[in-house]
Amino acid sequence: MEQANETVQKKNLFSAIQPSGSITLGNYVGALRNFVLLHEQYNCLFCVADLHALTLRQDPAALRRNSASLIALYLACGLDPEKNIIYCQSHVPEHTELAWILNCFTYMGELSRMTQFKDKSQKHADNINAGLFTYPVLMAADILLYQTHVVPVGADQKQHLEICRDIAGRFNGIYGDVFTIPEGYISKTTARIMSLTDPTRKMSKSDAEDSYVAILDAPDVIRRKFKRAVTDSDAEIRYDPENKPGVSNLLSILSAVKGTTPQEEAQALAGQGYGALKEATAQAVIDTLSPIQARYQELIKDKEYINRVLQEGAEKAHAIAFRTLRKVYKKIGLYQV
Ligand code: ATP
Ligand code: LTN
Repeated sequence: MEQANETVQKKNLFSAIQPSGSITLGNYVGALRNFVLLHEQYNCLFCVADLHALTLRQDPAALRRNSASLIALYLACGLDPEKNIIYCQSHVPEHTELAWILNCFTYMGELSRMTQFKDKSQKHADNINAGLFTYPVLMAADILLYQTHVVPVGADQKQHLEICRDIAGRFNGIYGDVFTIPEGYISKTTARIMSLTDPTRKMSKSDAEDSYVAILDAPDVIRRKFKRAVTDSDAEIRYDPENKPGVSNLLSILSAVKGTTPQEEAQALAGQGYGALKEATAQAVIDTLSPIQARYQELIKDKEYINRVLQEGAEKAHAIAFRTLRKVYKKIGLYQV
């Protein structure tokens, strides 16, 4: 029986992160850490969503640097390019090609309901571009090109996954089973790490620097940021996200990196002050990130290796994406020679 199981075809997993800034602890515990936990069980594609990053203004040099840095970080976290497909979205043209088709199967009404669009429009009122509006369609194309079964993401992406499922279902309803309908993989306690300066908002790499811990922050910077993290005034260490968002956020981070639960950490620290909670969290984060940072520093120096990973990744991704796109073109009646 066990042997039979081993021969069962692995399912497909796809996820991506935008190279829109320094990768944060939120990205790590909400997404990247799950990539590492899941990558052995699935056929995985891990993508650098550089086209999505363009929905906010990016400095060209910084975008290039952040893209190479994110690849090095994927590798430093333990994703093996021999076993997984690691690549840049802009290197595989099928993403934008399928996105156009899917645009024609997506309603303005459903896109206007997206909270990320509303949030980002508010934050960047001077640049409410069409790409920001159709962002979820490109994301659906990313996922659907690879007949993806599982998509590990943070809770903020749940709505985008729903619209992806709706678009795929709509398309399949008209043309037959073209796309696999994907499922989200969202951890319960770490799906939404909050900002250190405003624990009612999500930690985000495009916000002010003191609001997030970056995976590549030095230990003294990490300590300082946690020391300054907003808590509350009643001095009780208890996991209660509704009423104690700051303290609960620290407990979520602490337990995520230690592999425990926030409740267990609250119990272990009961009776102590917030200073102890902050120090314990900072130390546990430093212990987790240090080996990743050391591997990262080695990898980022080796541009040739990074470029090779990207080239091979793009070739492998293209071979799969091309098949799906051809099928889509055929089904919808685009004349093919
Ligand atoms: P930006 O601020 O540029 O929009 P971001 O920090 O939200 O970026 P993304 O690239 O949009 O990061 O997200 C990459 C992955 O990290 C996604 O799966 C997303 O759900 C997850 N993620 C982002 N922020 C958090 C967070 N605060 N807590 C948990 N997961 C998160
Ligand atoms: N929109 C995602 C990044 C992203 C993504 C994807 C995640 C782009 N394409 C496909 C999962 C699957 C975000 O985290 N903001």
